[in-house]
Amino acid sequence: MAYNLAQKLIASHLVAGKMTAGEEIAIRIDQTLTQDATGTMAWLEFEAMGLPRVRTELSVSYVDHNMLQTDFRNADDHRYLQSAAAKYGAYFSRPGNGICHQVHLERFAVPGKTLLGSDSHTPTAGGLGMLAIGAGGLDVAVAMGGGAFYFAMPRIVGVKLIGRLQPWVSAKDIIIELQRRLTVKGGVGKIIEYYGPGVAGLTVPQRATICNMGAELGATTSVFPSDERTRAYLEAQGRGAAWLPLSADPDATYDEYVEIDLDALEPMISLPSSPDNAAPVREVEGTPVGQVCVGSCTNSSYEDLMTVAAILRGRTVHPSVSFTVTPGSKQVYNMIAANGALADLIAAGARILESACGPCIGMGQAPATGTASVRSFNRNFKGRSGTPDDAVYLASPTTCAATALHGVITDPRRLGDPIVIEPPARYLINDNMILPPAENPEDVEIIRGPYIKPVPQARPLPDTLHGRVLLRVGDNITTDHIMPAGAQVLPLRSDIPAIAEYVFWRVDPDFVRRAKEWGGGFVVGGANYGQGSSREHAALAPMYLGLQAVIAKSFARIHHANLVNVAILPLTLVDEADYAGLEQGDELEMREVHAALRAGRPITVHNLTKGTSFQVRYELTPRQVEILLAGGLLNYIRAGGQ
Ligand code: MIC
Ligand code: SF4
Repeated sequence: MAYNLAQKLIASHLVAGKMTAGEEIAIRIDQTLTQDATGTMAWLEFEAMGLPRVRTELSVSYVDHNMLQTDFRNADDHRYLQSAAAKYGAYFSRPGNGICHQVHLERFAVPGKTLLGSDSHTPTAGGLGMLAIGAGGLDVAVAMGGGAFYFAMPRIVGVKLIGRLQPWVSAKDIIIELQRRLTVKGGVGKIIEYYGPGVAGLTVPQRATICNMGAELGATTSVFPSDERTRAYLEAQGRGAAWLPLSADPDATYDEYVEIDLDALEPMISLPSSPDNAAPVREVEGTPVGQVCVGSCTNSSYEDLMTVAAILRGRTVHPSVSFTVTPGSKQVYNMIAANGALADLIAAGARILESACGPCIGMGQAPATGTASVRSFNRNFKGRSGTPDDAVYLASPTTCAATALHGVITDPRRLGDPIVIEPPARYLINDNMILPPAENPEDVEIIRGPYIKPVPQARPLPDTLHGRVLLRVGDNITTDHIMPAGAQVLPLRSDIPAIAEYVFWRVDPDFVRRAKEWGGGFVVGGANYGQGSSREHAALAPMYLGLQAVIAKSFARIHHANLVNVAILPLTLVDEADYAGLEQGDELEMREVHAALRAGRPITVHNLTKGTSFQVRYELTPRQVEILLAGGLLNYIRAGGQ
């Protein structure tokens, strides 16, 4: 049978299930990555499983999110993670070494292998022909312990690229165009696979940009073939031996087809405040801008920064613009420092930030009131920048550079002769900021700061759920809405009682008080509830506040799994019209839930306030039902579940 590439990657790692779209499958995980904002919890969960060492081929623990160190908590997390990596057998990428996805692509990603990461942009490594999936920390902890990763077999979307990118048009424009066509929920339950004659024209960092932002389609992952470009990249990284050719069989088919003609593509931009609110740059040209930021795991490669430096060389950033540049990794930083491009950026007035997530996750650089910010990042959800009423646009590094020079949104095609940056024949290789695991793990002591607490325990799902609707929200609610990040909240990631005070903070500052007063209850959501980040804190903290179930029109994949993992029941409305009849404060009851779940029957919800009732269903595999009944994944594993 002819396989496409995604099917080949899954088939070669399949340990349970059949590759029929929608059916539960399990795959073996070769590599894992964790970062500090989700990693402390993931490593605490790994510890709670009681294993002496990780059982993967490779696990890497990165520090890149919590870098402000506004108090001791961030620094405590870093030390805990460093000691845990040494003891339990993971590599540790020290703070300063770069953003996890950029560093993983450069130094660790291997075509044909699987990677599970506790960060939603883990699919970046798909640019190298890897099956790289983002998941909640607990799923990653299980994989670190050698457990398989369970998920629904996705539908495979074949995106055929034809033609060549025209001058000043970038990889970012391809993925923003796809946002425009498919929307932020268009990729849910799907893998996006790129093929066709246009693929060969794209470098690995360009492919990585595209796979990275596939997360904003809600896709399970995205993947490119491994070809001569891949070989050249790996050789330039001194890792030529890791290369192997990979592509779809010639007569392979896809569940869905999309075609993008690169010849016809023009510079694109996502308008506030959703990545799929996309348009050609020319349509919003002239919009005044107060801030421009180049960086993030989407667009901070050597090639990206060299392009920006070449545009800015000998010029000055517009007086109305605060312009930040973040090199994605120490490798990138070192290389632009050594060849003078960094000096060009500094001379032009760029504010150089350390290699980390920084402004992308609201860790500094909140834009001024009433000003537009144009960023080479992947998410522009309202408030994520740290300014509640922000207006964040997403665009390519070239559009960012053109905009920084002119102070208004500018189509980069106005910049004149195109700049072509050739991929280097050899990247600067110096892994001195990556620490290997300890040789004598028994001698390593785990260092825990005062706020690094054991993982909170989930309770088994009760047979009768009874409580009030704490909040009703609309479509596309992100995990940034549910559990915000940013400089004030991110430092609390190891302390669930403390971070729980911020649940739905920007949506309804009264939510937490109500949840406490009403003793927990339910949340009602629209379509694509929980899109965005993989942060399991968006499930753990509501669980801590007593949330029993979320009733929504549909869910994003990772958040759905995270809810199950902490024994919160994710339910969907059988008839979406019932959404309108649900209001904050309504008292709801569901009876004999266990029997219904075991039989796969819809559950009846009685609205005691309104005297009505309606039906809800769920997309839960038999294994997930057992996880819910056991009181979450950790309890399920401890009780011997697989
Ligand atoms: C993000 O981009 O939202 C994050 C911060 O990288 C998250 C992870 C987290 O919340 O720690 C993600 O994308 O998964
Ligand atoms: Fe970091 Fe932003 Fe990438 Fe998330 S999206 S990993 S916060 S750079």
